[in-house]
Amino acid sequence: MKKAFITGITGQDGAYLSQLLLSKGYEVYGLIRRSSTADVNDVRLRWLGIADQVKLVDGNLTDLSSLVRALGDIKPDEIYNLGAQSFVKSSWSQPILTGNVTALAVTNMLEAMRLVCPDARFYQASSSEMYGLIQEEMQSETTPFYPRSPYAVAKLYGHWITVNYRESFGMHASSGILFNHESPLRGIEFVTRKVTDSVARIKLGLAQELRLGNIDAKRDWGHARDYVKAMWLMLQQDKPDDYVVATGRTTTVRDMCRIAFEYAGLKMDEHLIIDPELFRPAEVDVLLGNPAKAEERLGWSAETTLEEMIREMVDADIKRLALVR
Ligand code: NDP
Ligand code: GDR
Repeated sequence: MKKAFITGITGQDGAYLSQLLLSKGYEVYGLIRRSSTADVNDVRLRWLGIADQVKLVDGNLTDLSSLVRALGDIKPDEIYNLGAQSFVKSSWSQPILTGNVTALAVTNMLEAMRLVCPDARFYQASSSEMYGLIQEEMQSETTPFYPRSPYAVAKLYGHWITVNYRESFGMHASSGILFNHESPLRGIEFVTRKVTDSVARIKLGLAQELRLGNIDAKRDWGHARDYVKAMWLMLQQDKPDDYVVATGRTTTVRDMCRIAFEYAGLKMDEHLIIDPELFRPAEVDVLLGNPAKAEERLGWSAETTLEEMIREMVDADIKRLALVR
């Protein structure tokens, strides 16, 4: 039985990846950081009905000793480094923490692996945010990077240190440059989930308005359930490499929002308010990924359309809110 170790197991991707790996017969371990709300921090794993099938290990990405101990005890075959301060907007208010967790801690993981299990395979969660100020209309593995937030700068460090350890020490370390991916398990602060949660509240008479920032921004949105398959596929290749994972379609925040309102039978213009407070100090105006390499070499492609995903998210939020009403 193969063993996988996942950092960020309590997050959106960690939950879906755990589900995928369990379905493939893996023994799944995950790093969990101590919190005062330990009774609810596995809520996503519970939502998927897998909380009792994964083994959680106490530690923190910023504490190298905890990582060495965890890897030494588990001796995993595959390591997925998904843990991060992942909210772009918070990276301006917490730039140093973002640097410590999203950038430097990648070296902690790679060092722990080099010391304890150098023959394991490593996945780094890189991001389309690294492209930032766009240099090419469709972004691929060879498009130059121009990060536009402390988060993106931190991810760029994580990306290149992964490439460097692969080239320096021959480690099986791959980076997935994933474009935005969402689901009913998406954190409420991210725009898709903020929209579907608000649409559900308005539909149920619990709220009247939705406040957003820059609705002209364009993103290439896919479903997290599809994207974790690409992570796993990368680690099944003989050679480590970097891959863009995207749908190849871009949509404005405005149009994504309209899809959600229309599905619920509501008029967006009656509820949407633009709030200048929600604009970012620097914006990534448009992202559009070219997934050709992942399609050709991994045999991967996005399976869920934006419309299907938004409908699933609205339905899930209505169900969730109806339960707590
Ligand atoms: P989430 O924000 O949902 O999850 C982040 C995870 O990181 C949580 O489990 C969180 O734990 C954990 N974490 C944060 N800080 C620490 C720490 N100091 N020590 C240990 N664990 C920590 O992110 P997603 O699941 O959406 O994304 C997964 C990864 O992929 C992230 O690295 C993200 O930056 C990257 N990414 C995401 C994309 C997306 O569209 N979703 C696109 C491209 C890249 P806790 O539950 O305790 O907060
Ligand atoms: P992003 O996701 O920054 O792309 O990072 P987010 O959903 O936060 O923003 C997408 C776009 O929507 C605009 N926007 C708003 N965003 C939020 N959160 N709230 C609002 O009210 C709002 N109004 C407009 C933003 O300005 C932006 O242009 C996500 C994260 O998952 C990262 O970790 C990951 O690396 C990238 O996707 C790829």
